[in-house]
Amino acid sequence: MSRTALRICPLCEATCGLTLTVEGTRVTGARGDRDDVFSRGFICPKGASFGAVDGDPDRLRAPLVRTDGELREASWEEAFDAVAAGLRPVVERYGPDAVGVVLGNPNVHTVAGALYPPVLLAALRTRSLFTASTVDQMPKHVSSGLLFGDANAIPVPDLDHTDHLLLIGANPLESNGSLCTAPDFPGRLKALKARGGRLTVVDPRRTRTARLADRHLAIRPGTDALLLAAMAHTLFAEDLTDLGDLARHVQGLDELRAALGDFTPEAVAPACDLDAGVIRTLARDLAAAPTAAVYARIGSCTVPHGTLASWLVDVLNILTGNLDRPGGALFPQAATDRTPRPAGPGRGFALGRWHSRVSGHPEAKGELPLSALAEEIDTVTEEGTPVRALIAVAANPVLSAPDGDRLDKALGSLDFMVSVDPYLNETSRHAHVVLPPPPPAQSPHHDFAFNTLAVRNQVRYTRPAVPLEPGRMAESEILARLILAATGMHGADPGAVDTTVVDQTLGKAVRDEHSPVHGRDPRDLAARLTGDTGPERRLDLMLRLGPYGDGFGARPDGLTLEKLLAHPHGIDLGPLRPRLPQPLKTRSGRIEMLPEPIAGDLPRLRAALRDRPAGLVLVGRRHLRSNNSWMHNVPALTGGSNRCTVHIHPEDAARLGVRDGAAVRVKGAGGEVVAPAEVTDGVRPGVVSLPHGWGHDRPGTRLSHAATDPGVNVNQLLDGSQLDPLSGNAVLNGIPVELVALP
Ligand SMILES: Nc1nc2c(c(=O)[nH]1)N[C@H]1C(S)=C(S)[C@@H](COP(=O)(O)OP(=O)(O)OC[C@H]3O[C@@H](n4cnc5c(=O)[nH]c(N)nc54)[C@H](O)[C@@H]3O)O[C@H]1N2
Ligand SMILES: Nc1nc2c(c(=O)[nH]1)N[C@H]1C(S)=C(S)[C@@H](COP(=O)(O)OP(=O)(O)OC[C@H]3O[C@@H](n4cnc5c(=O)[nH]c(N)nc54)[C@H](O)[C@@H]3O)O[C@H]1N2
Ligand code: SF4
Ligand SMILES: [Mo]
Repeated sequence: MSRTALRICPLCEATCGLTLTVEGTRVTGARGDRDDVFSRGFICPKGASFGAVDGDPDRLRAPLVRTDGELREASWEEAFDAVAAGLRPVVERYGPDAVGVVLGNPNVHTVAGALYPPVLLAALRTRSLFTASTVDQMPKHVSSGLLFGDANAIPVPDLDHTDHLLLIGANPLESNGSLCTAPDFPGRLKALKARGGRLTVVDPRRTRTARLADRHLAIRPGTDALLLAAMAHTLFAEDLTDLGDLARHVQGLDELRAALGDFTPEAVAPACDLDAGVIRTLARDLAAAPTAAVYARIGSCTVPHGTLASWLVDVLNILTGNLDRPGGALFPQAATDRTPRPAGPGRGFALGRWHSRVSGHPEAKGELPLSALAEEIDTVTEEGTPVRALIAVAANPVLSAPDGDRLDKALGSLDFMVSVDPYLNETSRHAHVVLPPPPPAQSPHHDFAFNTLAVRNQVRYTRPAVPLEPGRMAESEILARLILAATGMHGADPGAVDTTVVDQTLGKAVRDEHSPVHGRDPRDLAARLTGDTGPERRLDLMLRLGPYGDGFGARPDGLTLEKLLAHPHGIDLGPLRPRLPQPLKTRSGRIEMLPEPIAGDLPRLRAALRDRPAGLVLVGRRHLRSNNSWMHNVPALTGGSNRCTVHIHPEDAARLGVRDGAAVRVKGAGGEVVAPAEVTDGVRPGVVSLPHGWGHDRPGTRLSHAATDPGVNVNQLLDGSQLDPLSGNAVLNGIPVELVALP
């Protein structure tokens, strides 16, 4: 007997609603949920393989504990005993900074990953925090922090209404979008064109997205900040700036104009390998469009000037009056955001409140660069202690961060490591304890992170599609118990973690004059929360205190968990709307156009006008049926075009004697790899491309399918020293490499 169940897809940022077919406890099919208020039936090949991802026989079913050097299955009790016994002595002897925390990408795709890591960090008080953000979007957080005073205030292009989209270093036809949650991104781009809109793509590769565009500019990698600076320069020089209503929220415009004085189209053209006239046209078109949005992603962030490029994206949106207006780029308002407080000066955004021990990298958003994790473990300094124990949650930095071989060794030297991960893989194989979360069908879902980045305000929640199998533990309970074990409360009731958060949140809310529950009795409010589990009660709390919430009766029509559960396909909360000045939290209460750290970094960009390295540079690429490092174990998602090959342009191939399909050796600062070449004019001359997340050939893992076609780890070409200095983000694109054809 089969039945169907709804489940929001956690496999990328598009958050599509799926209708799963379930037989017994197995998911045997997945299709798009046509009634989903946001995704309206869209599904991609990854979502369609939900059952295969969920049912992968290599997923761990029970915790693993290392005894006599070997990882063996153990009970949950033994596993948490081992965690407490492993972590506490390190904290007590060396202090909390000796415990590193590594949070990987899937945390933004789970309820548990949103709700518990912040509690862990607050309780553990370690400054040794490393996340996937510093191999991804940290530059955007830093630029938002500096411009708007809030690192999480990220404007999102109004895809469904814009007349003109300038899309930079993103390939949503394969990635399905990032920092712009939009189920059916491809369809939305086609709709943009169908309504007469214009799409320009800037990418060194002629991607599927580029092929859909009206205009494709194959820029030289790493130079987008120069291109954007020249566009801003052109807007000033040709008097094309038109801030409209934004003008009253902005400060520092004259200083900005002066600071960009050197970046003429002629000056940047040779570095970008673009025509100066084309750059001027881009600026003019942006200014002339009735509405327009500049949107940039991985290719603009994971480069030496990532923060400057991210900043300039918003500068262009502001100078053309497109920030915070329909059809431009707007700030979403998610249902679990805090109730907006009145506009006014805020606390601002600080960078570098502390520094990493070995290289002195400044923290950004409370994080140290993931690139520095290996040295923080393996390097002794006069002051401070190395990281001796590690808590890794949903993270595989051995493949996703620079210089995996060094990190691999460093992890092997730790006193203790615990991984919360469904797989025994390149990273978790070093753990002393592996705590496996249940597969996604057995977990609830709500997109805490991606709803704050969605092109339409909406809210959806799906309960587990399948009950927890015997012997499984919900990821929320795993993380709650991990928090207790790490903070000296091993054995306490894990429900106490949620109760404490609820009590603290309500305690603050009733004292806050802007809260809908100001002055009420927190115990009474807590008693009114509904939900079957701790995470559900916390979701209810956030919804009710949020911008659309019922305020515990203050707004009777408002959102509650009960109301959301009564709408299994979600609740639409309307298109993105202008919100300024409310989101601004800068000290001035305005948008600070030329923040001091940005001004301080401009000389480095000016220097980049002159350095034009000879030789090949390498960029990454994503394949539709992939997801970073952990989906190569699903047969349905491998093979075909999803292969770890080196894309090389025919001209470069001819010059270097590279034949299609033959092996080439690629050498970078951190090491070398050998992979088959794929000769294609889909990549521009001078640029080669390798995807990331491969290299599944290390011993001691349990990835039986991935091991049959392991691929190579592109990040071994990096030595971890190349960072965007303001954000600590790794440079993963535009890295110099040498390439040799093998006989
Ligand atoms: N060269 C290069 N390197 C890159 C990139 C690039 O473009 N080029 N991209 C970077 C980017 S954008 C990112 S986000 C990072 C990603 O790098 P990571 O953060 O390491 O993320 P993933 O490889 O997606 O998965 C990490 C781990 O999560 C586990 N996992 C899967 N589902 C769950 C779950 O439900 N719960 C738990 N607890 N664990 C789960 C997987 O088994 C895997 O071990 O890689 C970065 N690395
Ligand atoms: N199928 C699939 N989907 C995914 C993922 C996946 O691994 N597979 N990963 C998810 C994650 S974690 C993220 S963060 C998102 C990322 O989402 P996107 O940012 O859309 O990711 P990519 O497909 O890597 O696109 C980046 C593009 O930048 C180009 N590029 C490289 N260097 C430069 C440069 O210097 N300048 C310019 N202008 N372009 C450059 C590359 O050629 C590439 O086409 O995707 C998510 N979705
Ligand atoms: S686009 Fe993303 S969220 Fe939608 S079905 Fe595919 S993987 Fe899942
Ligand atoms: Mo990412």
